[in-house]
Amino acid sequence: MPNAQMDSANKPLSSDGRTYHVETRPGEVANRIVTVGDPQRARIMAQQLDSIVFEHSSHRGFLTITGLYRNVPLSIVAIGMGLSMMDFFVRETRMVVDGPLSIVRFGSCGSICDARVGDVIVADAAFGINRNYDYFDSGAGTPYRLSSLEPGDGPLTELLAGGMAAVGPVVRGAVGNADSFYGSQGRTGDDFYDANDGLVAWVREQVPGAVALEMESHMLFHLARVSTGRLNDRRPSVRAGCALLVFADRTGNSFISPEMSTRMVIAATKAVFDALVADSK
Ligand code: R1P
Ligand code: URA
Repeated sequence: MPNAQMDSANKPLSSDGRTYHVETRPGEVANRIVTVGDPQRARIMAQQLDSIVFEHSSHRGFLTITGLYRNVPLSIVAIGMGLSMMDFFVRETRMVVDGPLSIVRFGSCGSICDARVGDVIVADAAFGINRNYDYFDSGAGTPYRLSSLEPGDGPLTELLAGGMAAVGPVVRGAVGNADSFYGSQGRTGDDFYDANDGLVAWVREQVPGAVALEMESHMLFHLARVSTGRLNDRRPSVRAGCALLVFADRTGNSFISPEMSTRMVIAATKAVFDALVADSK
């Protein structure tokens, strides 16, 4: 792919029709997609597909696995971490899949509520937490900025919450999508000046329903809302939901073990797949 011929600067495609970063083309990605950060999580989940018909690892670190689950085509796409990776994934996938897209993010998060390590968070909405660079330059404004709430798709969120109840305690609320694992999630240290003492408490005060912090959900919900090409019932063409496992307990100060995280992913996979398959188009 790096040497491929690009057919335009606006939507670069290889000579065989693959998108520049995710490297998929029509026919390789299903309308129902689970997106995760970690490629290892994608491979563990893929073991619960009934069959696998396509698998591709791109030169930019995106892994796409497409198969059948209960006779329904379903893709799992591992995207790595952060807002830009979610943006690449959603936009480039939209370029190669016709018709409605249902996307569920199944990720990990830090809990800023009563949810403990191993519990499940289902995002009713997401909001951005972004570093305000001007504050660090001239002291203007506050060090971090919060965006307003962006809701997930209602029916998909209910399906996810219903299925996840069999996996463990489920907490619902708003998820803060930070632009860093460190500064804008309130992790402190001496190496950098981040002006983030008390950030978690400030976020909870500003956003009363805030329950967790992670790094992609708001971008996903935002792109779903602004997706064009409305369906007949006036829903947007991309609909999105998000379920997260609590890996870090930011109030109790503990972090999940690798064994427990694998166990939780295996236990939650069917609930995620079932929600996507039950979701009406
Ligand atoms: C940070 O460790 C990563 O974990 C979370 C964050 O959003 C960030 O991507 O999600 P994933 O486990 O899906 O990667
Ligand atoms: N992912 C995050 O972004 N933050 C956490 O604390 C845990 C997982």
